[in-house]
Amino acid sequence: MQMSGGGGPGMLRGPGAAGAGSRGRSREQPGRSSREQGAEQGAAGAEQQGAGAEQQGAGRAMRRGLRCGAAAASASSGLQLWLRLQAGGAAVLRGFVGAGEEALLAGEVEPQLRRRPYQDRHWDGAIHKYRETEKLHWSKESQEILQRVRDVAFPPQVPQLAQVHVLDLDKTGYIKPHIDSVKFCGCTIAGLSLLSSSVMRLVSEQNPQDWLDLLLERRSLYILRGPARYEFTHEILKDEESFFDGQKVPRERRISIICRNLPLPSS
Ligand SMILES: O=C(O)CCC(=O)C(=O)O
Repeated sequence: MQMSGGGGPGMLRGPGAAGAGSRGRSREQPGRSSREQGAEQGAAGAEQQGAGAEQQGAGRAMRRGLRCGAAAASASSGLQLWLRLQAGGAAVLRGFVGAGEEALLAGEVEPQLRRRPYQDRHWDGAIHKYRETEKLHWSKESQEILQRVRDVAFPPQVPQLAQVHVLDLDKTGYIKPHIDSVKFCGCTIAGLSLLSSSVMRLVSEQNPQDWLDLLLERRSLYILRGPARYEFTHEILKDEESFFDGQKVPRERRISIICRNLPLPSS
């Protein structure tokens, strides 16, 4: 089953291969993470208002774009899955930044990125052909954009990581399935996609037959919270596999700007 459109496009095509390696700062093996994350999930589930406002519109738009594919169990099960993830706080907000804002953010991180060569493979094996940095200081204009991200994505009063993660994937780069480590990241991951659209696949750790593809359009914001944060691995598909709704989604160089909150004390 395939769904697309509006603020929360998604597509269910069948299980992806889980099993990314753990990354010291923010990743751990799917399978080790869910149980120890229970305490945080309750808090995450209760805090939905940022993404919640988008959910009705997103649901409507997705129903409009519903299509069935060969691997899908049924149209309603895929929609149900996405609605469940949305109810937990997951969202994709199209056009969150404008073209000028995209150029501003990309231009601001470029000098820091340019100093580093693309790495073939992260030591944990999760990311291929990438370079990354953590950025603390931003121009006033960029800070305003990032504040919009924080306002919409994070529950109020939740301490956020001051450093923003900037990840630059080469055209040939991709990210394997993983769940961000609860040791380094709290209940919410919010990422802006710049320069290229891509497909993010979410796969349930418990039931790998439950999986969903999200079209991350260039300039969109995605929010992973609740079950999407803790119970599903996420990955960014490589160019050869980058299809959505039967259409090729060409993967160009992609910069993601990712805000996270601090791990909750219970984790
Ligand atoms: O590039 C993205 O949007 C995803 C990044 C990611 O999965 C991570 O850093 O854990």
